[in-house]
Amino acid sequence: MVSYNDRITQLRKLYPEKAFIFYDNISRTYLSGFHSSEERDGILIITPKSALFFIDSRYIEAAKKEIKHIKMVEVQSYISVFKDTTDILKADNVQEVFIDGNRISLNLYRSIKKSLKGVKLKSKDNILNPLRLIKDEHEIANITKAVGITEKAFYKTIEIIKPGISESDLAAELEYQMKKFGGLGPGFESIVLFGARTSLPHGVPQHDVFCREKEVILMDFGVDYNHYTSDVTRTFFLGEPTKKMKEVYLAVLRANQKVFDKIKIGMTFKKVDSIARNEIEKAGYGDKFIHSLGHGIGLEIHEPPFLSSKTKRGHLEAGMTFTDEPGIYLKNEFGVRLEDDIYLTETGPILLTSGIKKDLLIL
Ligand SMILES: [Mn+2]
Repeated sequence: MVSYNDRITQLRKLYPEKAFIFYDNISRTYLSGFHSSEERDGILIITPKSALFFIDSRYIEAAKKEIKHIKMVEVQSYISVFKDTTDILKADNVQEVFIDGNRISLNLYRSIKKSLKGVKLKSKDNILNPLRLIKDEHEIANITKAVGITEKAFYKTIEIIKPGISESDLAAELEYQMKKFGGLGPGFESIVLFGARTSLPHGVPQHDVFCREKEVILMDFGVDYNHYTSDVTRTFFLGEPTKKMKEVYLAVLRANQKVFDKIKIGMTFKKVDSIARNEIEKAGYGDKFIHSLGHGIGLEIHEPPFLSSKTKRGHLEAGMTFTDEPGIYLKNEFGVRLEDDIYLTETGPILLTSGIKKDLLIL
């Protein structure tokens, strides 16, 4: 069982004597377990002494089931909450309250500021990131479950690949299988690409692009399970690949594996990226690896840590979950990316996506 109380305690420890307004789904879900269908449905206020969850009548029944640890208040309109909470904040001796500047619009920020008479509203970026960076057991269980569904959906989906199927059809099948196997749906827009289009790292599946014999196929997809997402990419072939395709595939595979073999607690994010980059440079494709090595996964598909040559600070710690996704993209020819999800523990990395094989796959 997850302890949301512990998370609130951690938050108070991290920012002693501070008060917060959380007005976005990710933060509310992390601290309460309750996920509403709209970003602006629900306000969570946490002060050094109290915690209050404001929710409207459409959600009250579901919210009561989920939220046991925070006092719940039913509201008619959300913006009126800020007028009424001034007294609550003052009673807890709160003179200033923080809101996540990365998760609020400028207009909304201004109107909240206006409503909070006598209490100062301040913007602070990524308030929960230091907590969310290190996953607890509950989060690992959700991510592991998401990966398991991803694996089943992948193998079921590739059974239907044959010449003539479109990228969109294959993407639709993949997302159908994600739901059939127990996921909420895709964790992000699925990338399914054929042929020369595989050189587009974030290409969008098309209705009028059809699979042909002797073609490269790239699928980058993830499953949303209990609001946590997996993120996997596999590149494979319909019919025998060319010599060059094999060579590029094996270079990407070496880079991907070397990262898993070398990573350890304390290694800088920059260094992790360089392990893969050096390997791809050695193969002669250094300038074709056009994105960073990986990113954290959790409640969001792209969250810290960012494993990139541009990340100045930070190093691997036990409890982090992140992707390892080197790629080589040859414009007008083809692209190859392999992406795994890794969970770093005190005793070393665990390859969460080990069930989705990376041996050269020829259908
Ligand atoms: Mn990714």
